[in-house]
Amino acid sequence: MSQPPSSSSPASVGSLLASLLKPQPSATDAQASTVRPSSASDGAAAQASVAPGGTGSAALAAASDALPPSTAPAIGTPKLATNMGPLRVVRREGANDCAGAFANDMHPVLQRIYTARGIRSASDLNVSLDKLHPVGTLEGIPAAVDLLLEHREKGKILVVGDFDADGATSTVVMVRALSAWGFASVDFLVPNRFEFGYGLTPEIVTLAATRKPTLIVTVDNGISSLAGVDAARSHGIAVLITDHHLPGTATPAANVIVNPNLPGSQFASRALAGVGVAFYVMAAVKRRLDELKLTPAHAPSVSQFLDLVALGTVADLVPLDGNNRVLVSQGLKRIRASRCVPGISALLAIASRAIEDITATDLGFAVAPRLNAAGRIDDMSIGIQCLLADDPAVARTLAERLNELNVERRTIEARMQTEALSAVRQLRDPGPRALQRSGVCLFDESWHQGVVGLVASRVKDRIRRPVIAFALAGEDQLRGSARSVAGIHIRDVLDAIAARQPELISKFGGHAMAAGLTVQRQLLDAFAKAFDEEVQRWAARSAGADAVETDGELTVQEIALETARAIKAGGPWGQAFPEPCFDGVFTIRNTRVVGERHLKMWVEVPKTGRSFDAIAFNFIEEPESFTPPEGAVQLVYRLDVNEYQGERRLQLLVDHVLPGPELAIASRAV
Ligand SMILES: [Mn+2]
Repeated sequence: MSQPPSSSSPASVGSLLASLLKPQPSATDAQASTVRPSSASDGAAAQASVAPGGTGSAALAAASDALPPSTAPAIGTPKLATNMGPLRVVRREGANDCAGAFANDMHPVLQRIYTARGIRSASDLNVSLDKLHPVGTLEGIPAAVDLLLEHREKGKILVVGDFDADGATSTVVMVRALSAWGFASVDFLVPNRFEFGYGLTPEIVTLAATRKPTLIVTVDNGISSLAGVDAARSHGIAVLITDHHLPGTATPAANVIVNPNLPGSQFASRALAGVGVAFYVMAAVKRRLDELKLTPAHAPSVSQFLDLVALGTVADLVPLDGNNRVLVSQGLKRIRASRCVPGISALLAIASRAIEDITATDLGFAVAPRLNAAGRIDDMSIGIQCLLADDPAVARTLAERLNELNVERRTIEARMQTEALSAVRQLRDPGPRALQRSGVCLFDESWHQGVVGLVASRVKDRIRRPVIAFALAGEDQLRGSARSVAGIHIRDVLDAIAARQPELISKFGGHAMAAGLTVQRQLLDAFAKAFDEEVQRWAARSAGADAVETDGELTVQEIALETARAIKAGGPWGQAFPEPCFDGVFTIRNTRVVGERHLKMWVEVPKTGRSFDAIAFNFIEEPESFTPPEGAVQLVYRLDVNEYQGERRLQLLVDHVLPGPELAIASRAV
């Protein structure tokens, strides 16, 4: 049930931006210009957004899918006249006393990198399972176990998930574990985002009630579902909420809530993903079953589910703190040994990843997008069924379907991105007041709800300011997806707007870097103005968005395959534990465009005569007008092991190409 959006009218984005960027004499004027279809004065926007040919975009998408997207290059792209300064390199700095903290045989570059990430000793790097914060220290767990056991023999348990990868893996962990451990009846339900939206809504409870559950368990959602929990209780259904999202001012009247982000929680990590919370609850259930001698013979241990925990944790972009690094490392170890659900193997195979070699990045960029495509385009049940399948042939068929949905998602996304970026280009000449816009809202009637998050994310990368992209959600409502930059907590921004002007936002929720919200269509302009003002308040207190953090320079000897290998083995890298990247001055010796948008380079370290193979993926946004960079540049790059014709070679993955060597480099102490 895919919903390709109707033919596009990019000019309406342009007109909204134009309206946002004009000094707004009155709300009525602004409103009129927002909802108006394209007009003659918006012609520039319409022309500017013509996509560069439909051919080859699927192939390009397939190629780019295999790689983490690089953020906007500073050279070779259309200039945006905005109030942002040039991109600055900021070097992470470690403490000076790291000597002797690590084993002598650890690669010195890796020692520097760990130190810069706050690792102070070898024991901080210990990722064995006994390093996990104890299960019993997460509040609510004993009561959750009591409640689950009450429904073990005669009850019917219904797991209600969420439509993203974290929600899907959480659901699968619960369903697989409880079923394997002798719970009589365990089923799941995942809201279709187009029909029900997010969370345990009263509508989803009505649907759930038709299955006559005795207990509803929410995973990766529920903490803001006050009305839904009341509805379930009034049906006589008990409710266990397991969630990791930040609660609002009131919490639902559930029987039990497990959430490390409840106020007053003493649990030592607030970074657990939804699947991490589900895992903790299941670990406690298993322990209790063992104590009561109720565990069936040959039942799996809880660690069997770590493959799913690793996937959900990486996909949800929660910080990889020590506790999450244990969960992800252990899960990766199992997957590399092929001890994972057939669905994960099938998704890795379809993405051409060698299972014995996979990293957290592969989970994030090869597996998670295919799963998420189900929730974005169709129905997450397909993703859940894929991960629930025990028959490899069934898993493969479902993985193929997920792959098709992902191709479709990329096609829609590519078109929306072209429109959104063309709208952003209109920022070029908006008059002096417009340059003051700090938070940007984008809306186009043709946009598909499932992909506005991706649009917001890409545009945010381009303009380095918080962006909300809106799609229609019914007659007169808009659903928006917000993406933020370092230093601006987007949920708190929305919270502040809701406190000041409660009528502006119907619903919202989210994290520091991403949020979702619903607004009335006729209030969009008022909201956009309030959003801009609130972001301005925050921006005045932060200066992070124009900085790109690196781990400093490498010597020419350190730019080596051996270093790349040490870094690869030193992970998992991810959110809040960033994959190492470096900066340095290079002379570009040769360039070649591959796959239309990627730039291959041969770069030399000045005065050494040493040259390296380098590639910048998705570097070229407008092939027609592209001029390759030349001469001396500053590169921000990562080291990659590139396997080509059976041979492993070093390759620099270039994230940014910045002008010449004279840039000032700031330092930041940890
Ligand atoms: Mn989550």
